Amino acid sequence: MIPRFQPKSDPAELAVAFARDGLLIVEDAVPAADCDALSARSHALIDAWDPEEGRTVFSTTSPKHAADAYFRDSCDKIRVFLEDGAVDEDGALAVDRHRAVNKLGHAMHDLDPVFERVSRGPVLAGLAAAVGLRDPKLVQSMVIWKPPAIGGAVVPHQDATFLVTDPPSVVGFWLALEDADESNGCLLAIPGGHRGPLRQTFLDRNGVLTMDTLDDTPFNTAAFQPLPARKGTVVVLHGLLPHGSAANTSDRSRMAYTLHVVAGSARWHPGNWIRRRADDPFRGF
Ligand SMILES: O=C(O)CCC(=O)C(=O)O
Repeated sequence: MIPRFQPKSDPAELAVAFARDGLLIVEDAVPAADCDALSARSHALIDAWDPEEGRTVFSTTSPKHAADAYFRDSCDKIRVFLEDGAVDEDGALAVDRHRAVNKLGHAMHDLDPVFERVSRGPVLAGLAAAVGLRDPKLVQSMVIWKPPAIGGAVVPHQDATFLVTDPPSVVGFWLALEDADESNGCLLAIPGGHRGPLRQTFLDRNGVLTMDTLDDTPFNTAAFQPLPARKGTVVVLHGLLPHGSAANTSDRSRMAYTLHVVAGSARWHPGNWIRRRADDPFRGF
């Protein structure tokens, strides 16, 4: 049984559970009103989006997006990525734009005041301290949209694959903006799986973002457990923890906000896909 915590839980207990499980489920971490404000901002960003800017499909099963400048240049912007099933053969939207989105990324935490307020608020900062992040730097944010019926799966992965530091230090903060359960594609993770090796890195090799295998130990697929989460729950994910989510086959959306934070004391790999300008460095909480 995976324990459930509250934001006021004893930080020492949180640290013990995080070291053991590689994850923390913290219920009632963010007020419903803040979740609604983030959802409303997300929909407003979609209303304001001009599809002519770019119609890149984002898929974790077939990562063709990695070759697109629209993706590569999104680390310090707010951009819209679409679901595979949402565009027709000519790249035009086949469904309503609010049901077409795979995700928004990747710098809402720096660029949008509503996202910045929640991202840099005391709850996430306190959880980062409890799990031992030293000199935390906020490097990436996403709204994972999971629209009803076409929201795609997120294949099992370790976040340290995509945000490479030496030593590995990334911690993910996943916030349920809506209730998530097995029917609409809640998170899946292997408790304790963070004690296994880092399997892959996704780094720039001569200008091409490339997945390199470091260790071919497969994830123990039978060990994945669903992590149902009520709106306002934060799931803290160790960077080596295998996790993902199933497709949303329900008629309810499953919107979540994720924020990835690394230790400023660890070396940031220069080949990471995220490259911030020298005059716009990563900032902390
Ligand atoms: O929201 C999801 O379904 C998966 C999110 C995830 O894997 C991540 O943020 O690293």
